[in-house]
Amino acid sequence: MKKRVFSGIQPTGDLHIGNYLGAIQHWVKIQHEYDCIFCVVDLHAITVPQEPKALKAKTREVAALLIASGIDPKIASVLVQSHIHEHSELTWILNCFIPMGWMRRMTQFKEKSQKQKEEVSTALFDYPALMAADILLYDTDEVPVGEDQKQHVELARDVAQRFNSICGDTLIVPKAVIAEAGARIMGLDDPTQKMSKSEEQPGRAINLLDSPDDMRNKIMRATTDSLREIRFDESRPGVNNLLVIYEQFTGQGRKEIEARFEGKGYADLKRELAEVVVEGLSPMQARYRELTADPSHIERLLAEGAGKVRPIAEKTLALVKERVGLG
Ligand code: ATP
Ligand code: LTN
Repeated sequence: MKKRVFSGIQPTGDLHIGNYLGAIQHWVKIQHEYDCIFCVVDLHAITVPQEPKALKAKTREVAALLIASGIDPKIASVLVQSHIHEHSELTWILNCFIPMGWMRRMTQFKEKSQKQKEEVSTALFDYPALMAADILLYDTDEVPVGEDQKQHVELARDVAQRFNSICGDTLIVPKAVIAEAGARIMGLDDPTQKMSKSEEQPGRAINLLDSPDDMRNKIMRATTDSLREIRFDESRPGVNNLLVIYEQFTGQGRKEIEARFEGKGYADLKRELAEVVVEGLSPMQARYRELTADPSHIERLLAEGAGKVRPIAEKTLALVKERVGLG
């Protein structure tokens, strides 16, 4: 029996090379080894206001980008969260097993809610409970995520353990798996901030659907420092970030990369990096165009994805309801 892996991605903003290197590429690699479920989490997206038409389109775009990046829907399951109503239902039940104190400790909510003050939705506070439901619904063993999501996966673990201790063994206790290199790609304009799709700073992120010229322009304008030497050094976040991106796209070793740029300037590094990124993403972009030429194609793939996993979700929810005494 293969171990089960579940991960999710929000259909908000444009997917960028941080998502690609930190998450998607890793998912592509593990799909043969694990029983993988990749979910476009539209219910998470509506924890902040969304324009309905745009959300629907983004959900399809993100799913198509996952598949274009190499996730094979015949091997892994790719689905839309709201297509399986059990996610919402399990969230409610889990809410009843999560002490407020656990939720209050979630750092992402603290950061995100500071921007919105009193306008912030109750659902944004409850975001980790929905995420726990996503994970626990499918008997997940491992959850590959970026560093920023580790705390949420820990919460899912805690909830599973608490539920099991109160109601009897029911839920599989999952664990977070953080990819090592490339786990955190930083913004090009500001390498002290992570590359993020909800920050609308032009020049921050290289989006997966950017034109080659846009990619080149953003890289050429990336913030560096006033030193000269080109080497991996976390105390110099700008250059370090460019080198990490180079490393991730080429698969070359750090020594080899440093030797390659010895005696060269930042402009050389940026020019070469731009070509590496443009070429690295071009096959994916071509597959994306093919895949989305007929919109019914992706619709069909998503219906199949949901169809494959629905029996697992139904079974878990039925057992949970039974254990709690519902129905
Ligand atoms: P937002 O900024 O809107 O929260 P995001 O760009 O962080 O969005 P998510 O949907 O939260 O993207 O994350 C999808 C996946 O991509 C997660 O596994 C996340 O950890 C990873 N990821 C996001 N940003 C980066 C980054 N800068 N570097 C590496 N991985 C990232
Ligand atoms: N919160 C995650 C997305 C996400 C997720 C999940 C990841 C929602 N549900 C379940 C792993 C498992 C994020 O913003 N990256």
